[in-house]
Amino acid sequence: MSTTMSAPDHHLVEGLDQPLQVLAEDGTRHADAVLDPHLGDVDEALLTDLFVDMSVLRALDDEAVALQRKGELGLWPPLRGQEAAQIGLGRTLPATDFLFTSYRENGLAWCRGVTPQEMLAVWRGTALSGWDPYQRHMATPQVIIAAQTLHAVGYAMATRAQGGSEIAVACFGDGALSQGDLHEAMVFAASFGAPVLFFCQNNQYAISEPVTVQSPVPIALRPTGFGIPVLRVDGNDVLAVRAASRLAAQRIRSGEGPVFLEAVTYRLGPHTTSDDPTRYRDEEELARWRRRCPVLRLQRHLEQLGAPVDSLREEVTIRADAATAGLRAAIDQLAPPAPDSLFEHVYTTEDTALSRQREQWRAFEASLAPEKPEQSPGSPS
Ligand SMILES: Cc1ncc(C[n+]2csc(CCOP(=O)(O)OP(=O)(O)O)c2C)c(N)n1
Repeated sequence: MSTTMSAPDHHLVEGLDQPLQVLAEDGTRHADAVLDPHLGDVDEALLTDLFVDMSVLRALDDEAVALQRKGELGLWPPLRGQEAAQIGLGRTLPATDFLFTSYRENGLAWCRGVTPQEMLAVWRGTALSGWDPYQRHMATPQVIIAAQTLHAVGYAMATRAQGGSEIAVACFGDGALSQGDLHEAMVFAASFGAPVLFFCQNNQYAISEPVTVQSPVPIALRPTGFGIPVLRVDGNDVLAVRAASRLAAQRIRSGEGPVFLEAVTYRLGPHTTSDDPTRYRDEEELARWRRRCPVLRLQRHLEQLGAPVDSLREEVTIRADAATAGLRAAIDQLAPPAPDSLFEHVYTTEDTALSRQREQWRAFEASLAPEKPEQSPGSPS
């Protein structure tokens, strides 16, 4: 028996051999024919803003880890190392584009103005869902791997049907490439030309499973099987992510269908605060990626431009202190929810079965209340 297998279409991928990059590890800016046309607005003021944003985000993330270690949060998924990917996308797309993310995209939430209380509530266990998605143009975090990619495509198709110009962005990690949901989402998006950006932060691991084991071919080749073009960029280069996000969004908005953007990055910390990454990766690998730190890279670039980096770092300290103080203050304000609030926000209009369950719960709760001692005759009333 002979079998034939068509080769993946390499021509649909930009950056397959080397991720597209404009900022080298030492901070030097170099030319890139694909990305440069989308970086026309980059000046020192913008670079400064991106640096402050990425630095404050790192401080916020570290603070959330510290709060978890103190027992104030049940769990936290750190994003350290992925600041350029998240700020690069979050500060580039208009706030009207709708984001559908997993749990690690707190940097995108920060860009969308999500408050500390809203960001922490789920991780403290005081809410089932942190914020109003329509107010933030961002769905609340999805823990089921890749499920949000279907929501994004559905939203994008509906937006297009209603004549809107917004795009939907599905954010996920490399592990989502191993899930059926993403593949179904890509089939629909490609078949119907849905205005959706598939944004993959390839941080090299799905918990302990390295991406090299997850896929025998580079993951950037897999969307090409659905006919979806791919941009593969250095995810630790905030300018590369910015340019690629713009390029992709422009193409999608003009009606050319979905784009897959792979940001090649690395999770410097554990998968969550419950994970011990020393069990599955070595110091040498970690050291290599530490040298590619996205925040340090932009700082080096600013130094090369002669920007006042010392005063910028002072500004970062002030802004980071205010932001982390905000997280600590938010924790104190997160009161445990009333038990029967479990029944709220399940449906837009509550149905009778749910109302009945709520009444049964209330009756059960009342049955647990301590009985009042009976009064003996003659005792004062
Ligand atoms: C459908 C499903 N299967 C398994 C899990 C357990 N799980 C939680 S996180 C994770 C790894 C996800 O890795 P990746 O998609 O690369 O995202 P990252 O955590 O690296 O950002 C897995 C398998 C899950 N949440 N959902």
